[in-house]
Amino acid sequence: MTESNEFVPILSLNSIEQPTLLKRCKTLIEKFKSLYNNSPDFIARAPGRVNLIGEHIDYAGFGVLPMAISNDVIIAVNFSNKKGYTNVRLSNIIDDKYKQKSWDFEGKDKIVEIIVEAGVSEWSNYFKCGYKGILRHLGIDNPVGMDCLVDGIVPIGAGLSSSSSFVCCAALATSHANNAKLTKKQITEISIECERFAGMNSGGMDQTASIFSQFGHALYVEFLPTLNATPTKLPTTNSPITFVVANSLVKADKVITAPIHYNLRVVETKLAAYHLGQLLFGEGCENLKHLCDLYSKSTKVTIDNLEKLSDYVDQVYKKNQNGYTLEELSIMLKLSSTEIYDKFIAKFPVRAERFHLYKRSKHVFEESCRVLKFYKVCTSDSNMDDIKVFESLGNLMNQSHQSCKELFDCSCDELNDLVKICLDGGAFGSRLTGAGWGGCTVSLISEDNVEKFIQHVVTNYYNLKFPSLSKSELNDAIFVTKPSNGAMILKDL
Ligand code: NG1
Ligand code: MG
Repeated sequence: MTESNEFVPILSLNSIEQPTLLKRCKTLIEKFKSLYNNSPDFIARAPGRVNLIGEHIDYAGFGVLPMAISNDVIIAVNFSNKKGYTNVRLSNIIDDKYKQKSWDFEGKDKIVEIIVEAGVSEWSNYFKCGYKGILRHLGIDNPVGMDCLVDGIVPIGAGLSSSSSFVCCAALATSHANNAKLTKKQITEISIECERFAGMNSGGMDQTASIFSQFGHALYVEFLPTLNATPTKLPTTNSPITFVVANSLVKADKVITAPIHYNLRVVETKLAAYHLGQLLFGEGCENLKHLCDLYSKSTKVTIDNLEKLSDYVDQVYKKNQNGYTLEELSIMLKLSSTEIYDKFIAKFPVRAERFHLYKRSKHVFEESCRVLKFYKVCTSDSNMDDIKVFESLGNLMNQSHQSCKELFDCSCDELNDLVKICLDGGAFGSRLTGAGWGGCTVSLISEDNVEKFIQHVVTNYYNLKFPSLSKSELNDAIFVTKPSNGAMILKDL
């Protein structure tokens, strides 16, 4: 259970045992000194995540099961309490690609402008999201000045949550510099909300995984009635369960494609929630925002009642699997097109001719059901044979991929090829992870088969499609992930 008074750990840099993280921190500190002629006061760290199961259901309010990866964002910060000095300077160690930015606090109402231009992604926006979110939440009107240097190693556009790790890290850095005592839950909730400034109407899986994860554990995250994160051990088997991430190397720039992909999916699930709410509970269910709101506060989400909802979706929508036009929706929902626009679309614009209520809501209920089944295998102490454990978790992951492909339309040819190759290479389960439309797959392997598995994928995917990859690019593209620590502040630099 989430303790509501738990804080992000503040650790001494010397206590860090991971050699690569320690080395990166030391390099960051040296670079900081030569860049700003000053030493950093602390380093904030927040990791990316791989989602094991539960795709595109967080924004519908249902539980998911990600785990933090060791790839992370670290930000070295020097803050200044000098009166009236509220300037922020933000630099990246890759300074030719990510140019230095600086801005001044513009007063409590404005804080800082986040410019989201159609078709352009600006690296500093994610920092500004976290910065703005914290200052707004705290109502601060004289923030400290900050010099910051960023080193991020979560692959971008890969479905491993590079954006949220950056937002969470910026929120953490800003709150620590301004001496705010915010709990993990507060930092997470602020990060979830403020990442939406960047243009995606996202759920809260990534930020929760980044802040709450614990070493050696996956994280079962529930959102309703309130955010709750439960560290969860994977079942013990003779040859341990291992997850391998493989990047399709198709980059998905989700902010740019949001109007036809991510944000559109969010709208479709919300339209279904509103409509199913009317059918099940009568008109006047304007408050149903998420499919999970179909549950009353006192009803637990169970495998059984999810299956019933999934059957109900068949009854209501199956005859019309090709979706509905805005005009058709207007009749179904008893709302004018303008009302539909204002209620569901205005904040995060989308473009579509037809809205797919059947496919999206069917996926959401079935996928939520798979998360519960996966969680059950992890937490029940039945003495299942190893092979059964691998097969049952693997099958759930395979079904998840199939559903992302067929019902949620968030896969792509390369991801489907890669999943197939991973299964041929001995994975018990393989699926796209994260938002999809490119990015990574995650595969479930028994540890003693990892080397052979990776070789198989390299031969059949990377060597054929990307023959010119260097050894180090290959190591970045396909790697074993162990459940890593969540966010932290490092001091005593
Ligand atoms: P990625 O793949 O990191 O963009 C996105 C959302 C999640 C979740 C997944 C799909 C953001 C920041 N994250 O993750 O909330 O909805 O897609 O399961 O938009
Ligand atoms: Mg200072």
